[in-house]
Amino acid sequence: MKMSYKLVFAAMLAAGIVGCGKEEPKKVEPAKAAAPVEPSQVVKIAAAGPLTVKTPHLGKDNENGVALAIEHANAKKLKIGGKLIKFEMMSEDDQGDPKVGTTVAQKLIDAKVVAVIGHLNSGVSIPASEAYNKAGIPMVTGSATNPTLTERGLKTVFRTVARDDQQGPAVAAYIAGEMKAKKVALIDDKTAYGEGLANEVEKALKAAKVTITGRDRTTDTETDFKSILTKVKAKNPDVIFYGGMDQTAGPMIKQGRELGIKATFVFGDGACTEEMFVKAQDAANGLVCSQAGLPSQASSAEFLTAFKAKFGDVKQYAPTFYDATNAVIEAMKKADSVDPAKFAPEIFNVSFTGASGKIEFDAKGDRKDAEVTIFKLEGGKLVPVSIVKGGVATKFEMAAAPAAAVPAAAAPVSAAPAAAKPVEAPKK
Ligand code: ABU
Repeated sequence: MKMSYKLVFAAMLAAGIVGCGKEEPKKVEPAKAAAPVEPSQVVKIAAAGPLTVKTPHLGKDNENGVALAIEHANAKKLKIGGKLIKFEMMSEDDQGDPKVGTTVAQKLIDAKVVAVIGHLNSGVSIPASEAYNKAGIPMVTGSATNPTLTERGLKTVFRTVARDDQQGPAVAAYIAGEMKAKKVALIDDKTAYGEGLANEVEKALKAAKVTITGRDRTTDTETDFKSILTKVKAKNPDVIFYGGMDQTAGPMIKQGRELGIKATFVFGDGACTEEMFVKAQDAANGLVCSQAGLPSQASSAEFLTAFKAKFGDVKQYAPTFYDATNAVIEAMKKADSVDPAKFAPEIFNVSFTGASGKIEFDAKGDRKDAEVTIFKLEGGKLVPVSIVKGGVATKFEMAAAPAAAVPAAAAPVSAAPAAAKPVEAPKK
């Protein structure tokens, strides 16, 4: 096919092969300066607790508290030791089992986590913390309450909840003083927590001249409590105190009511959850229980809003796990280092207002000025009735909670400590 000269020229013009008129000088873009690369570092913080068996609802709640604290810290783009720090959570399932817990501890040590937030159970936390301490890694739990945890002189072990030698006397004072019980039956689940708390309650009740009708033992995996409860019923106690977690306390109270037991059931923090209504339905109404801190509804409004938006309702320990994570991050900021050898000693010096109130530790690693809250389960809800601090009981008044304050380590989270109105302290 033949093309005319004019057509060929028009095609070349359209393709830009030939220009028209004067050639334009080519613009030379100035070379863009490369943005300086900011030195950065990934820092692994572990969460550890039961995620599949026993109390996975609580293990997940704890893990969620850690995850939220890490998300908030990352949003702040913290620089520590001259580097931009990106925190990552490594979460492990200890199955609420001391043996699995020590295996998990070694896995976390090998993975070079710089701190462990956990474990949930005292019976797991105590042996696992020996391994972390040998490795120089700090462990901060937001739920393990057995006193032994911080009584071994280990300088890397901390907790953001009250101890059972605070919780036990507070519960016993409520049983003897407010409930005016004369006869109490005790049961425990043979774990470090359940047995230890029942021991503390027994000691304080005996000191208050309350009659102990008997002490029975079960386990943290038992499902049938009818033979123990039949024996207990024969002694006709006013109160049955059980040291154990909600996965066993739920069936226990349900079976107790089926057997016609009229006594009030009283539990410690491990069974002071709304999960009791899942496990025992209406039989849970009327029980009395304690938590080793302020009620979750008294946590900072910002924490509760952020947590609910991401994970739903708090089960129990998420605020104290959130604060435990921030205690570690705050210590890193103080030390200007993510090296556990450098920042672990600084955990003793942190002081900030967290989701669950003021976070400071004493020389043993226990939370200073820890509160214990007494609840009743009524109408399908956990209702806080009394706060015990330093052995003094005050009536819980949510409506009078003072304004929130911004915590040091957390993102936009503040604490609204529960207001408490003094009432007559239970007699010891
Ligand atoms: N504090 C009750 C649950 C955890 C524990 O201490 O075993």
